Amino acid sequence: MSNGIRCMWMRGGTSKGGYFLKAELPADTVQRDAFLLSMMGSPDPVQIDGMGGADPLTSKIAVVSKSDREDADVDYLFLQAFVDQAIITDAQNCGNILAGVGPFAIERGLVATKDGETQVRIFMENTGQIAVATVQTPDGVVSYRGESTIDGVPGTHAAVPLEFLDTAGSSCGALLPTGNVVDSINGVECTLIDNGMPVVVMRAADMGITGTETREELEAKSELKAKLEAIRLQAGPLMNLGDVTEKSVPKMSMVSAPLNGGAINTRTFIPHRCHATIGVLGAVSVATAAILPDSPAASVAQVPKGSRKTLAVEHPTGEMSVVLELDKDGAPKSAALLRTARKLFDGTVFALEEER
Ligand code: NQM
Repeated sequence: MSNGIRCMWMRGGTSKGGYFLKAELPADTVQRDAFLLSMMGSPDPVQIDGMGGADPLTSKIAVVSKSDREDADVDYLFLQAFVDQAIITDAQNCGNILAGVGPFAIERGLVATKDGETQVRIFMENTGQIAVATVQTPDGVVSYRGESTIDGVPGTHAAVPLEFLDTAGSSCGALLPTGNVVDSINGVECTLIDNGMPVVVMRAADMGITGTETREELEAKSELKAKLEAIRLQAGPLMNLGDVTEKSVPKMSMVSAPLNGGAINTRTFIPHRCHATIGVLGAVSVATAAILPDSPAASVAQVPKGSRKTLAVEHPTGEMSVVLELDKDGAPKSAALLRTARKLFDGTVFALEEER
């Protein structure tokens, strides 16, 4: 293995991380993870000796390869590098980092472009499902410039619409892995749901918060964090995720009535830091919980009518609109939303181990 590895640093949605070609990383996962931890600067709360931004949202990795599948152009494996622990986990997917996968795959020559827009079909290895990303490619070249905005990112950028097909039960085997819309854990009513991301959805009021607190205010509440973790550790096995002590799922979303004309308001722990916004697939799962009659989320949500619903999921810095398509029985069929992405840097990244 060479001293360094080619890597593109990108913002995908409201997250940021390193994008690699699978063939350029060590094939051995122990060696791969040692490299990735070192280049990120983990474990260290400030990641001073690496590329990570001292936040789970900026300590992310995409591993991309050309797909052998008939129904996909590329395969995408998401890896979360923990900030302050020596953990690289593939136990979750990431819809924000996904937004950069289409542009990255085109830039690395894995996908041929069309003039105008290019659709990239992406097999998400973490959950075994397909997403379709539409990338702006005027004259066949990726463009990051555009007029689209997403809350949590300053300025305007080229739109990268994402469509998810069949996300129900992505990691837990079923949309409602316990078979219930409501389970009670430590006396708190929860919906244990997985429509692309395993999430425990609870009323903010039942957790002793209003749901209007800032990220910083919530992160300072050590009693709240202990209560959330106690519920999470019990929810993991109930959601078929096993022992989740060292996993970044399930996410913990506390919901309340919308404040700004949206469908529902959220504060989400991912799972130990409070999200600055909300994850893409996390938002899809919360929006889905909101359409389930008698769920804690439904009790506070404003849900539009019809089999194609746009639900604005409010979060600490704005909202994320999820378009849910339901089948004739009212079950979720597909989900779509808008992201943007930006290439920040393309070069070679080094790990300390490599230099010895
Ligand atoms: O839920 C953070 C993010 C995410 C995940 C997290 C995500 C998703 O904002 O699809 O995007 O929940 O760990 O990048």
